[in-house]
Amino acid sequence: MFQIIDGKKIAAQIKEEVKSEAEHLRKQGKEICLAVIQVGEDPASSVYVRNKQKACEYVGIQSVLKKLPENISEEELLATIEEMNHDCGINGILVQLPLPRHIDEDKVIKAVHPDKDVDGFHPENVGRLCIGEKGFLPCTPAGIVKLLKYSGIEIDGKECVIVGRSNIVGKPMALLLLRENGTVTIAHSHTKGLKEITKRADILIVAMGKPLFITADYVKEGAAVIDVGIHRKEDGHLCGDVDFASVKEKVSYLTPVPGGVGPMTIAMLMQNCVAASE
Ligand code: BQF
Repeated sequence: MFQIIDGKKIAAQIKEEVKSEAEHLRKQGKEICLAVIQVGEDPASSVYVRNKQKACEYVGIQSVLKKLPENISEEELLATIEEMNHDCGINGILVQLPLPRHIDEDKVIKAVHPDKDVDGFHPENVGRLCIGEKGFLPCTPAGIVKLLKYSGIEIDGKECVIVGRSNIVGKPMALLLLRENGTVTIAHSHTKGLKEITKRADILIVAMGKPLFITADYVKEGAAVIDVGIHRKEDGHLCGDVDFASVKEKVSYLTPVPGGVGPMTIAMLMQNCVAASE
């Protein structure tokens, strides 16, 4: 028997906690404010930005959306961020990714002041995570650790395999699981014999960006499988990197798409916003 990890439910619990913390801070006269910068009108990005605004509204965090045209110059975007860095009324700054190709994402990430970097992407926060210092944690990996803990899945001493090595998910995920005393392997597009590696995993985190790639023959019996992928199918429905129907018979825990990792990403962003105000 497998158990669905209900990310939506766990995220709702975390948002309740954040809501009361935000309320508490407001009584002390501290308003929390998140600034979201969206460049262009990518429909998926617009959905994500709306999810973030709705969550802010729910937990009692102010949000300001700065929409910039697709063709804005890198200098203008950097100037906007710099202005927000100095604005005492803004606690957190988030630049919605991906950015148009003419803008250097690394430069933009570095422009956000580390103390307002609620996405946890600035090299200072990445470095802090790497050496175990306190700092902003990237929302998706932090949300995944919460999912595992809430579900009673122990990480200590477990074989953890991550498929994908992005700066946003794979790499920080590895650092976080390591911090939880997991034994961590990162597999990626150049990995040989992927199946043999993923089949060793007690905890398998899939962030490869290939719809329905992971089938039952990639997983060990009784494993916990976390699906970070999000794809829109032709019929408009969402699916992940994991073939849910194929894998579910074999594993003990599995996250759905939608309603698994995604809502946790948003909930952790709310937590980071509260932390940013402290
Ligand atoms: C759900 C994201 C890829 C690239 C850039 C809830 C979200 C998604 C799904 C969401 C994501 C993915 C976000 C669900 C934010 C997660 O119910 O399953 C929420 O809004 N996300 C993002 O900001 O940028 C991305 C994925």
